Amino acid sequence: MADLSSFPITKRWPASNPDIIQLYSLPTPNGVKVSIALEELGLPYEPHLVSFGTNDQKSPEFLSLNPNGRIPAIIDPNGPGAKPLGLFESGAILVYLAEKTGKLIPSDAAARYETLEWVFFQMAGVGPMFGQFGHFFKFAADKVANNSYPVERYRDEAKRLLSILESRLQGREWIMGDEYTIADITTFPWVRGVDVFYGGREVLEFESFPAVMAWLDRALARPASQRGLNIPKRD
Ligand SMILES: N[C@@H](CCC(=O)N[C@@H](CS)C(=O)NCC(=O)O)C(=O)O
Repeated sequence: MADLSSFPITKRWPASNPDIIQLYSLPTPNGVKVSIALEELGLPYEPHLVSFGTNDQKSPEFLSLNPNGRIPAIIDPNGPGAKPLGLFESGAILVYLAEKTGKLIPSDAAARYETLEWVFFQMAGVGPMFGQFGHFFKFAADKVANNSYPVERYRDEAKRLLSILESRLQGREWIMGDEYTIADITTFPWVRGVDVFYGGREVLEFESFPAVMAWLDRALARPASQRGLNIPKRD
């Protein structure tokens, strides 16, 4: 049986089965990327709920695994060299899982780099910009009631990013064409989330991005997506 006692996070969230991947998360746009990938890959894992209501993500135990205090994070007891590996940042986790299994990423080297390009496009663009849009449009709407600039800035940037995706998805089923990859898994939860969590569908004019909407429907229809979107279960 794997010994995870050197990871302080396991004191607060004990592993029932330390031989399988431990996931510390919440079903948010960044969190579900990892549960969806794990479901797609069929890897055994144990989900642990990190509750924002009690600021679990800023607890010393959580910070010991991710000093950035944000979900998701994992421990793989069977990491490189058969040693346990702790990881944070959803993009790094997705690349790790894809490389560990040889799935959800093309084997051809050039196509692999192209996939990473779109993963980074999401990590550096879509996630942060959609997140800022949601912050000003929904959560801090009262603070910017007399200043339309923050919402306009991030609304326009979010729409610009959606238009890039719209072009990319012309004539393609998935971001990488026929192959469903971590580029899709990192991106579609944010396109869904900007509507589900922030109510942004109308102001971002979703209907003017038909290829993105059709791709989102295809991604959401996958059984692994349906399961992963609700893991870990909220209290
Ligand atoms: N770049 C990070 C972002 C992670 C992130 O922002 N997670 C959010 C939830 S979607 C979070 O944990 N927020 C809690 C907080 O900021 O205290 C990743 O992709 O893993």
